[in-house]
Amino acid sequence: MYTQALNAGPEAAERTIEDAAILARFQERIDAEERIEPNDFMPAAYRKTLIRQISQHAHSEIVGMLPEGNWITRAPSLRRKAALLAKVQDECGHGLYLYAAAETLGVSREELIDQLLSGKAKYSSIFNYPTLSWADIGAIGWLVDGAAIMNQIPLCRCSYGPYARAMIRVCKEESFHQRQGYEIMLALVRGSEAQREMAQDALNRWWWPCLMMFGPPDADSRHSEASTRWKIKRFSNDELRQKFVDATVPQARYLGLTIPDPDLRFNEETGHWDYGAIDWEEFRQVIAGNGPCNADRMAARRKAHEDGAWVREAACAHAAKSRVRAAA
Ligand code: FAQ
Repeated sequence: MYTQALNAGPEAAERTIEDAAILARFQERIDAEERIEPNDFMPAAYRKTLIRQISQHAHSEIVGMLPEGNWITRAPSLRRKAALLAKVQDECGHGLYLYAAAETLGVSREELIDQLLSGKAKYSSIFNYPTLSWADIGAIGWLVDGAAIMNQIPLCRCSYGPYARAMIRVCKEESFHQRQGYEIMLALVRGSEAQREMAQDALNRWWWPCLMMFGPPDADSRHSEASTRWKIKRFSNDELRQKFVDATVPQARYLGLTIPDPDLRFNEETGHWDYGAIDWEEFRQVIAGNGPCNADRMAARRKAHEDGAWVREAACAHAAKSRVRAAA
């Protein structure tokens, strides 16, 4: 780098050395566990990766409302309906905090929504699977929120302040969701034989997609090296996946349910549960848009956006009127 800059002349060389010093100072701040705030210097690549991750996370929360929202009208009791309504609203709230956190990096909400609706931005693979029975609502709370917590607790210590702070509240709410999901599963396994079978069937369908939520294996994770250096990620995809398996196996046993993995066994040497091979081709297909519900999810989001146009127009008109009144 320096030789190249020296060849370009002494001024360019000085600029390069200055830039390297600024980058080194930034990394020192990260290494010292200082929080990076919106107005602080940050390298363009750090900003870009944060916008990518935070916006994908926000989109996941918003799209994630759809599989469960599908069961609000069919919840088996008023109590279950109230809890599910509140959970789906919480997910919406998480999306909104996260869009706001992404906006502090200089990107507009409209741009982010356009990226989602045009199919340019990703959202979590897990939300492209259907919710076929009430037990799926229990399985989502228990497993999907359980996986989300495992991934998001370390994000409370992420180097970027607005993201880390948003995660604290999100994690508290996700913990509550996880417990209500587990409680639905408990009620089902203690119910009739048909209800127990429904719970087992939900576990059979959600288990492997939940393991995929943590992302590709470490060897294929293209963003991990930089994200770990910048302390955005504190654990690798495989480390978090293993933590999730270790925490969930005893919970499944307590429910009397069987995890659909014939290769699952406790490894006395490592103290962890070894699990079978994940179907990464299925994962690639789902994130490429070919999962069972990708088209439905995107159609639902586009319709919601079009149906909401009048609300956005009314809000803008109201804001403009308030500005005129304030200026008068
Ligand atoms: N689905 O290099 P890496 C929730 C993409 S919220 C789709 O390992 P990274 C709450 C990845 O983006 C669930 N795409 O990437 C809830 C990248 O593509 P790109 C969402 C995936 O960023 C509960 C490429 O693969 N949580 O559940 C997935 O270092 C119930 C290479 O991967 C978050 O977003 C996937 N599963 O690590 C809501 C948490 N995995 O961008 C409603 C924050 C990977 O180059 C109901 N995000 N990809 O085109 C993260 O921690 C990270 O972004 C990872 C991926 C761990 C997801």
